[in-house]
Amino acid sequence: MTITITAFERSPDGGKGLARDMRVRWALEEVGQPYAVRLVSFAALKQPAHLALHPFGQIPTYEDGDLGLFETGAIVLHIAERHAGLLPDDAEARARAITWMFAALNTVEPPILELATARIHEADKPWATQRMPLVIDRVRHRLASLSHRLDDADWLDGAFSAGDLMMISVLLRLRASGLLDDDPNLSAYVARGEARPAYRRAFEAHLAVNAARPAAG
Ligand code: GTB
Repeated sequence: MTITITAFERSPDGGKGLARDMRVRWALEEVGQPYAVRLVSFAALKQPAHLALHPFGQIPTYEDGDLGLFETGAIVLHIAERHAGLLPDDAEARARAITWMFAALNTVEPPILELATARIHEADKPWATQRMPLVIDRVRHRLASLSHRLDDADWLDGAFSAGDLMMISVLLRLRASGLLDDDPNLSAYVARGEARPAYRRAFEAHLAVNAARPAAG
């Protein structure tokens, strides 16, 4: 049975790799699983056929035979548990790698999303200039703690794992803000992730979709 995931028919970032199908593509490339991609328009996301698979009408989703999943973290964890290459065999090391996945999604990503919201949706509000430094501080605070823990290691806990995949994917959302450049340690960590052949393959496939369908206008 072929694994099928969903991705935007036309990603708003024009294929920079920020939409979350990239995280699933990267995981599948790391474990060497072939997959098909079903491209979905924004309108189709909210239609019954897609809502049956994803109750919130979003991408990515994952289908393998009778199994249908949504939520990137759950999908990547499923892939990592099902196939070798993204989680250590040792039970405690495995638990720590999973902890880093949760830390990426629940502790590091929320302030980054808050920054994106502030920049994209709140810039015209009268209180935006007062709020922005607070939002940036919260991101910096998380980055400093993460950088301190990573120290001079290549990866967060021994060998590259699904925890690194998720953390690097989350940090990539910061690139446009310039905040990542302020921390050479984390910038190098992200660059190591992007240099992985599996990441490159995933990125090229993601970009190819959007290069073939340039954003309208
Ligand atoms: N918690 C869910 C998960 O992790 O899977 C969140 C999924 C989600 O946010 N999906 C977004 C979506 O489908 C795409 S990834 N949005 C459409 C909708 O809600 O109607 C978020 C995203 C979108 C676009 C960019 N970009 O263009 O830069 C980056 C990230």
